[in-house]
Amino acid sequence: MSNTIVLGVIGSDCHAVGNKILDHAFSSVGFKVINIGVLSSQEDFINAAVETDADAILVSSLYGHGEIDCRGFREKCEEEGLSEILLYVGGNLVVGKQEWKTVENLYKKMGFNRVYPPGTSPAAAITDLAQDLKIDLSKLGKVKVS
Ligand code: B12
Repeated sequence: MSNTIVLGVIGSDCHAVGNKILDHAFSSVGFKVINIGVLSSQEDFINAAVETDADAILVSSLYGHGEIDCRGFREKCEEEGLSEILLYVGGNLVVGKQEWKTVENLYKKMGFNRVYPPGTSPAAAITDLAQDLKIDLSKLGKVKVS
């Protein structure tokens, strides 16, 4: 376990603010964050995860094209030997408003372990990641998740 996560915004998406907030939040509790930033391809995420032996990849998509950009991501991870890696995705994952359960199921079917709606607090994902990785945040960490 490296306590390392790869974070970025997928596709041609340039929404940068949430990415910075997530970086700050995960870093401040003690995760090592490899932030590949906006305009990142699936290959960028996967190469960063292989190089850093990451435990999880956190994908953001805000501009509505996430479904196309994320298709085949899990399969590509497996091809590169990342069969155990956790995949989380969040943001505005579809165009316009659709029922959340439908959106969540769509991404779960693509192989994402957890799917987050717009406006999710970083603390919720930090708690989930600690649980999925069986990490005690107080041992890892610096500041408390509130
Ligand atoms: C600012 C903004 C822009 C700026 C971006 C500047 C920049 N470089 O960041 C500009 C003007 C460039 C822009 C452009 C566009 N935008 Co814009 N933009 C916004 C706006 C107003 C705010 C985004 C923002 O910064 N939010 C604040 C941050 C803190 O919140 P966040 O990004 O949602 O992230 C948080 C959570 O969602 C969550 N989260 C995000 N990702 C993940 C991932 C994981 C794993 C987890 C756990 C959590 C998580 O945690 C983050 C931190 O709390 C939103 C509307 C809105 N109110 O959200 C539209 C919005 C995202 N934009 C939209 C659109 C359509 C576009 C354009 C396509 C418009 C166009 N036709 O040109 C372009 C796309 C350009 C591109 N290639 O990406 C739509 C998307 C609609 C959709 N998905 O159906 C929105 C929702 C506006 C709307 N209501 O229509 N945009």
